[in-house]
Amino acid sequence: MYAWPASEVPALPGEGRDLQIHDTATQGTITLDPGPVARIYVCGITPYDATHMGHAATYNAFDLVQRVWLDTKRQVHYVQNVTDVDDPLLERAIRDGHDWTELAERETALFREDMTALRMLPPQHYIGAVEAIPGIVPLVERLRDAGAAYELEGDVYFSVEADPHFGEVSNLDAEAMRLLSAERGGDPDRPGKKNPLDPMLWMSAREGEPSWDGGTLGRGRPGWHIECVAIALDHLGMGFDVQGGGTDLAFPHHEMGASHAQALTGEYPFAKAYVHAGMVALNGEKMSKSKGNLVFVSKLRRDGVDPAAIRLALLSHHYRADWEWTDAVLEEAQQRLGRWRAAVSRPDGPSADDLVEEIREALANDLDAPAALLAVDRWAALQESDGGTDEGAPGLVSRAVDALLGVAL
Ligand code: 5CA
Ligand code: ZN
Repeated sequence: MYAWPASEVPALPGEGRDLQIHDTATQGTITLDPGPVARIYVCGITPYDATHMGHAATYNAFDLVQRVWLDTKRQVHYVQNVTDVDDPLLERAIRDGHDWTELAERETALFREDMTALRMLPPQHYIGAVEAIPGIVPLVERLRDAGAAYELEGDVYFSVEADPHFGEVSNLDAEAMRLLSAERGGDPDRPGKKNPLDPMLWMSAREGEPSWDGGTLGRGRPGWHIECVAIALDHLGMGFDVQGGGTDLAFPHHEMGASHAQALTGEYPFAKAYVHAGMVALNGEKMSKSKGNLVFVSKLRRDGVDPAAIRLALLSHHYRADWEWTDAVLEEAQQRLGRWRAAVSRPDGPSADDLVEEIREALANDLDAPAALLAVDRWAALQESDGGTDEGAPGLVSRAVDALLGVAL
């Protein structure tokens, strides 16, 4: 699939800083040490509805990761998937009487527009589950042939016992895993499974559902976790720097993905850091397509809201926090954008050298975007009260806010 156009990332004077980030697996902050090419995989959308503020907040977090890396003069190799065939997508298409491929294409197109408007950097490889199927089939065959997967009434399951490191991503106890598995696409109560947690790798063709040639697996469609594993291994390989998504992906998705990959390759780890963004809520409940309590990026854009204000609203919350979307959050972001734009529109101002360092320091410290915003607020306040004579300052602030925060002033 094609992704979306990249907005330019201005180069900044001085040196970028190495990123320290919270890793779910080790439950602590680690300093990432990527090579000259940093590798990141971020789980993409299941395109059955438009991009809501929760999705946007999560993609914003991983956009910041890349901006910090780019500031250290590294290249970034970024891969993202689109889960363009899965149960919720098929169910929604049937509910609304749409063709599932058209639904997926339409919502993916809208996602691209939203990401472009929000100045999220595009992945180099944007891969749909459907296009990944020819690569998924041999992986499932290999797992089966190695004894890490087994057949149950034509479906193929992964055996979680095949990976000695199973459980090390999410650090949950067996009961919590079982509950979350049932909630998030698993089938712990299906009779005949070796372990209730075992996830499906390949689902045999069901009446009225799309299916593909699965070689020795028979016709069917892929499970969810193996989709991301196949795409990540194909384009990044083992031991990439960051696997990203919202906290709701830690288990089972990222746990199972890591185990699939580790069982397949015999190598460890799948990703060096598992990074998870908090959940955005609306009216007290997690914003989710299945619940329908949504604020869409595209709706706000249609209503004339500046995408830069949407982005500032996202940045005003720490990525690991769970937070609530309200009109006041957006209102505050719009006012902030107005103040910042006024401050950089003057020909000169207070020196911004320290500000650039403050933004860098804040982001390097587990992506503390709210602290970065406060630093820019202080510069803008100084500009408003005292002004300054540094002719390069407003331009430097604009470039820094664009390069490091993805906000065009
Ligand atoms: N296609 C899979 C990943 S392979 C999927 O989870 N798709 S999704 O459309 O449901 O979610 C896309 C991303 O948005 C995931 O990282 C998910 O964790 C994140 N996300 C979903 N809802 C919220 C929310 N309310 N707040 C923050 N992030 C969210
Ligand atoms: Zn995924």
